Amino acid sequence: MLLLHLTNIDEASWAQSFREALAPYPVVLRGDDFDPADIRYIFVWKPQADAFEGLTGLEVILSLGAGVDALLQHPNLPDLPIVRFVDEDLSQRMSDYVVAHVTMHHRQYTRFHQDQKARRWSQYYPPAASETTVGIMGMGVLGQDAARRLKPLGFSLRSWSRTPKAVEGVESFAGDDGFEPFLSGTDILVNLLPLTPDTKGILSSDTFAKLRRGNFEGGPVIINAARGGHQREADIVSALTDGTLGAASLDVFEVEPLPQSSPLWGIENCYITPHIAAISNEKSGVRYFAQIVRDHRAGKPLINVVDRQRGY
Ligand code: NDP
Ligand code: OXD
Repeated sequence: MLLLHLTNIDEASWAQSFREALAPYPVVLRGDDFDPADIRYIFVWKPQADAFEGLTGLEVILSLGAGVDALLQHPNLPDLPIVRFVDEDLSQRMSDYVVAHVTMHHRQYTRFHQDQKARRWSQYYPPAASETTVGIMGMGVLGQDAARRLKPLGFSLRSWSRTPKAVEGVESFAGDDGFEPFLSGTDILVNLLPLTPDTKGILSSDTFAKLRRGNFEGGPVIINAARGGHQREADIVSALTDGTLGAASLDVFEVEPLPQSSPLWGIENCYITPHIAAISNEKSGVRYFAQIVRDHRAGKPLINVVDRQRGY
């Protein structure tokens, strides 16, 4: 039996789609009449503290989120495999966000928008894409998809990950030793890392100061579409105001929703979206997780299982 436990999401609609995809396999919601011991799979998003209570026959946890940082902090998380969401549609949506913001900053949107507001005709020619280096932190499923879609636009690309990557047309940097060399040639920094104890607060004054300066009019830019815990917002406020950064695109925040009192709202070269860079789509989500359940019932190995030791 599959149990859905989704917070702030249309659970009933997902349950109906799962029922259609998995029939005759039973699918239940929290309020339904069922024996918790019969649950083999639980599909979760922001599960409450008692989410796993009584699920003595549980075999697999299915995470609607691609990022599992919050789930791994759950106080009563059973020691069972966690399958996270990995999906072409999700990758495409994330890359749409990344490409939109990279190209916007590359074409100096902030500067020209300021000129327009001031009714100022001031010609300036942005550098060619090939003269602009986009550095992607996190070269996993989403980072590699973003690189693949940025490449035909002509940007110089580099990546930073835990282990080195061989991706054609992308210069690879890895580990602590590779971090500074990676930053020192980066004009637009894109964060697609998972949030772990090692990556917490990585978007800090220290990091911003190491980005390449002088190549990109207005200063280097950051784009964070991963997790709010990666960024030190006080450092971003300072860097955007004192010119260390030319601009920032932020989809995620230390506290979500971003409080009304945050100074980030009022900073002109800060581009805020409310954690919508890549929303998990019901149709492709149900297709993916229904296949996981079917394969597991048939004795096939699970895919995209979270490594709890690494934290992603
Ligand atoms: P993956 O697990 O596929 O990739 C993670 C990448 O980060 C890997 O390349 C990994 O290196 C690298 N990495 C991890 N730890 C370190 C470290 N300490 N130092 C350097 N590199 C490191 O994740 P996804 O690409 O699927 O997703 C990334 C994140 O995007 C998610 O965790 C989630 O937080 C966020 N996300 C945000 C969404 C939004 O709407 N804003 C939507 C979906 C996801 P290696 O390859 O060597 O292991
Ligand atoms: C995710 C997210 O991790 O939506 O999937 O942030």
